[in-house]
Amino acid sequence: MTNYEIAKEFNFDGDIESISPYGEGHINDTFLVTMKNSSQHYILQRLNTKIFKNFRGLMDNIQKVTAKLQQIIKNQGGDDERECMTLIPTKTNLPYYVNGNECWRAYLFVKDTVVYQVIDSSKVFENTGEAFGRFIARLDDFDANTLCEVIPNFHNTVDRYSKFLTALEQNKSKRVSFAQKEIDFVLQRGDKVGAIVEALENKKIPLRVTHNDTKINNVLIDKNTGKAICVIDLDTIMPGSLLYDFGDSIRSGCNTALEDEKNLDLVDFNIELYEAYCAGFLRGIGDKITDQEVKMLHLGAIIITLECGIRFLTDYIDGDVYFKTDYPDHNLVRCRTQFKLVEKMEQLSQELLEIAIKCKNKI
Ligand code: ADP
Ligand code: GN1
Ligand code: MG
Repeated sequence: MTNYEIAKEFNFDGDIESISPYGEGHINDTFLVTMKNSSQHYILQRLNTKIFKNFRGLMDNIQKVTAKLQQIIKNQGGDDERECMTLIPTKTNLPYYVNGNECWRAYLFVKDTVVYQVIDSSKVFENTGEAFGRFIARLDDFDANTLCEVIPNFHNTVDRYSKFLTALEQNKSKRVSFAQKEIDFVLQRGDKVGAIVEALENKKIPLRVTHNDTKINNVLIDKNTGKAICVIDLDTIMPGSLLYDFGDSIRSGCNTALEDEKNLDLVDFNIELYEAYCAGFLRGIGDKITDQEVKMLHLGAIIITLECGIRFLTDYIDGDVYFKTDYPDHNLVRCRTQFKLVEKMEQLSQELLEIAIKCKNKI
């Protein structure tokens, strides 16, 4: 079926004008669908069913979570179609359309918004923190047992490390010798990957319903006000730790360069942005965060950045089977930026802890 035929399966209002590739995601195929004589556009997505094998469970999670969020937003007098993703059903009233091995879904396109790949304003980043903090707070009483684990062990850094060791051993694409420096960087940190997993296991921090993919281009920013209005990319919502959610925004937003910048001199950690995000996140989450979580926020940032670098490196070694890549060394380039940020954050660790505590005390 063509994309046009797929789009015709959904209950869009009016006649389709155009369908074009959209966005910078690494996982799904996203298209913008514009309509004739209407300013209401739509997002059409082909889910990556190789990665999201249980796409039915995933879509069920999204339906449950968006229904809950829309209710809360309405109760608070907000605009639920702007502040939350709205699924568009098929013409036969199903939440997604299956075509052979493919799963397609559609959302309302949220107008007059932008997403950032690199953050250039602390106010915008503070607003981003507030949106992600509020997102977790709104789902605080959501029963985690009603959600399926979309990708088991998604943010289990210990498991990611062990998969990396297996990839090394197998050396499927004969690339190990080209990445020795990066491999050594990871091996030197083998004893540091477990801090969050252990804290969850020992119940020092709670298991919550979390987003799990809070990079900066997964929130829509109002073009006119700079407010972060809508958290998107809800595929990985499942039980997890908020430390990873906090950390993934820091990983992506405090980087002074792109995730795949080749010139590492341009990659640095912006500590002013860190403080801005902390302030926003802690305001957004309010009293739902525990003292232990506050004390571990900086570890969330360091560990998920290491984890993300490990994932890029593992994918490079395995032959680029997971993330979309544009050229052969793309995943290696990506892992280098992550490791540079890890080094910077390790040096700043004590300051990062103090900033989090200071921001919390101001709330
Ligand atoms: P992926 O899982 O591949 O990252 P996303 O769901 O994040 O896919 O979508 C990719 C991009 O499409 C986003 O970064 C954003 O720019 C844009 N986008 C997604 N959904 C919407 C929406 N409802 N309204 C406006 N833009 C959107
Ligand atoms: C992927 O889907 P996207 O592009 O927002 C990945 C994240 C990584 C990120 C790195 C389901 O995010 O876990 O942190 O790339 N999503 C999935 O940029 O694996
Ligand atoms: Mg995304």
